[in-house]
Amino acid sequence: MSKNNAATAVDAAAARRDFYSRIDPANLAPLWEQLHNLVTRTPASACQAVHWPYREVRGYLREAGDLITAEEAIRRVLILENPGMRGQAAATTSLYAGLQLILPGEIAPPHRHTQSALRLILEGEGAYTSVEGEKTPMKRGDFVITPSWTWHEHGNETDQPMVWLDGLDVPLVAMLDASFAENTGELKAPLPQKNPGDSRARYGSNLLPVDYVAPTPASPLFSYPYADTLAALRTLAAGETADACHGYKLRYANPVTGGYPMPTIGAFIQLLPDGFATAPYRCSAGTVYAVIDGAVKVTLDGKEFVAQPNDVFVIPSWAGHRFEAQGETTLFSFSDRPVQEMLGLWREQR
Ligand code: 1HN
Repeated sequence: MSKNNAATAVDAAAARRDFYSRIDPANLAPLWEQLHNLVTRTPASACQAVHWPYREVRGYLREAGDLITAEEAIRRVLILENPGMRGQAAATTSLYAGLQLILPGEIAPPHRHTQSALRLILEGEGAYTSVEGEKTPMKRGDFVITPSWTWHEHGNETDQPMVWLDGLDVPLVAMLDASFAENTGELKAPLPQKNPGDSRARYGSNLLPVDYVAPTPASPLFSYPYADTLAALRTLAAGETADACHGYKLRYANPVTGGYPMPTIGAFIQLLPDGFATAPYRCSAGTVYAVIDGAVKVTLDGKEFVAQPNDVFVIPSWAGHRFEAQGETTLFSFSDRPVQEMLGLWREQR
């Protein structure tokens, strides 16, 4: 560049900066300064890979149990905050995760909201979540859903604490400005009550009510017991070779539509035989994982950690990773894959 051209470039840059500062008060900005950040060749996520060891979080949950009652807290939960998105109640860009504790004798009062929720039970047996007036007993490994706008409350009538992983589409619903919520205090009539086992009888027995027309895209079956899930996985493992990237992996399904249990959150379960090492894999859905049984060495971005039972970890969108099982391992996971699929966005690389 000649001296003259360099001077012209400096003048042009100064003129542009002057222009930007003059349009700024009019709520205007130049796209050409941001285009490369907005339209990236591959996902450029603020979401980071992160691992929450259960023994550490469990200690803090115990402290929370001494500090506040479930009733006062409404929900006694420690939010699992992604270190790349602190203060946003986000584990991934679109999804929230937390660990909830309910002590013997406690009740977490009924409410409903447009956010969809799932639970994976980590500790305890016999406490319940009531969904639309139906009490669902919970046990370690069970997967329980409370779809958008369903009334739900939790109670622990046992003598042991109960802990579960909550997953919600809180950041997604916030992004869409579509949060609505109600408490029973605003209701004129009491909530309808159903018999325990009602939804399993109607929708979870390879049967459906005659003339049934699904009122929403969410599953009317609220509970997917781990005993059934594990039996299914072990039957697959006994009969065929494992997928190189996934081991034996199934997705939880809405028995009415065959689709995902809830339209905004997909949930998955996979079994990795002892010593099984997966081939590198990545997909565009940032995913929250929890170890149910066994342990897994996770390798990604040159980092390595071993996740033990009840540990939770996050794999961000498009982060290539590998798993290596230490003992027969079952991994639960959830992501926004259904949303991406509906929008034609979901991608994977094996
Ligand atoms: C919620 O309703 C529950 O019902 C748990 O157990 C966690 C996080 C954000 C918003 C609502 C529950 C939640 C939540």
